[in-house]
Amino acid sequence: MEKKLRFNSATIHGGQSPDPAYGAVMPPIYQTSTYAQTTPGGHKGFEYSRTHNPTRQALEKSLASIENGKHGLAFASGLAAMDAVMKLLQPGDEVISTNDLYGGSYRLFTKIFEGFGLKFHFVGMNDVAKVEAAINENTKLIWVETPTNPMMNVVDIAAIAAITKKRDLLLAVDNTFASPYLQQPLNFGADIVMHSATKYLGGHSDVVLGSLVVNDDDLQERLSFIQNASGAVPGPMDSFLTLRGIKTLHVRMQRHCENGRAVAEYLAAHPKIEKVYWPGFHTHPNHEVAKKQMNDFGGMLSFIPVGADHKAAIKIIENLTMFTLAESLGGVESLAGHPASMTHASIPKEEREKSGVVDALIRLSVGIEDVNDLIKDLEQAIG
Ligand code: P1T
Repeated sequence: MEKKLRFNSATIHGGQSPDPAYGAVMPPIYQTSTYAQTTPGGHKGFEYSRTHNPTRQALEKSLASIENGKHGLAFASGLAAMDAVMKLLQPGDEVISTNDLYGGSYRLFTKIFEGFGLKFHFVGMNDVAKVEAAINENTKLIWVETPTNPMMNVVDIAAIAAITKKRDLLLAVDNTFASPYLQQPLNFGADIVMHSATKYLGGHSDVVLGSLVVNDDDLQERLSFIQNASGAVPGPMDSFLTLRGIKTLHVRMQRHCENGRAVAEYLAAHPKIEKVYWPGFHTHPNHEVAKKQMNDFGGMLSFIPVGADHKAAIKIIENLTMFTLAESLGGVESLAGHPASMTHASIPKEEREKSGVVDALIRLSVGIEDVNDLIKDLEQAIG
């Protein structure tokens, strides 16, 4: 029944039913750590809020529905969700990851989990043969981010899934930049889809939260065990805010995509801009893959001024008024970022520049304001 909901209905109704206590249409914020028992073990399915909470459970059902999956799990942040996935592995296991990914993900892999005996290989995944070549007998997981942060490379999820299925490896996809409105990785054969729900799912820059969605019951059990045992769960208020955000995901995304396209085309035609990275361009190296697996091209893009001039880039960033200079993305308001010094500062310069994250790169999260105002802002900032 749930699986039959179309996406624009799943965002609102997926996994939801009126609250059993008073029929509240939105799940109440069950701000409680514990639940009364009539006799030891005599409870209504909830014992302690690290393990289960009704507001979080409503969110987890919604998350599963919008990703067309069976089980959703919510975490205190996107990185906490990734941390749980890595805890499925054992010392000696190896992971192949996209080489161009969120700096915090790179930091978690290299600065935390390498210390616990995991080995990471960072590979440009445009070429699927390179992924296959990096596999050895210790490989357990392939970690894909698509589109990548901040270079907007698009990885062919179905092609990677064909490899992981053949070799019995896990495939996890960070779907933060696309959101399930644009692509549902489980449909292409991924085993785990992860979100920084802080971004498009929450959508209003007012909550930090992460999620995982899976189909496999055994994987769900193992991840739920880690979720409870490690304890990086979101509180009921943050679960509520994320659930509320999801209800408008489809209408927000539609506008993000329209505005993203207009801003990308404006910048691409600007004589002072050298390069715009946005998967909707026919000239984008992965445009055909993007067309195949995404419903549209999203509201994220990056660009560099002519001559890859670092000073010119900083000037543009400082001149912007409607685009706020800030970390994060995916909210209703437009944000600008400087990956080299902000989101990707934890990646060594040499590594970062190999994937194109040069000092002159500016990243935009195009919001849902009037696009004419956004373009006017860019016009005055570029000068
Ligand atoms: O911030 P958190 O909710 O823990 O999510 C981490 C994360 C994971 N994956 C991707 C693709 C991300 O973009 C992020 C967070 N990114 C930013 C804060 C940013 O400005 O890019």
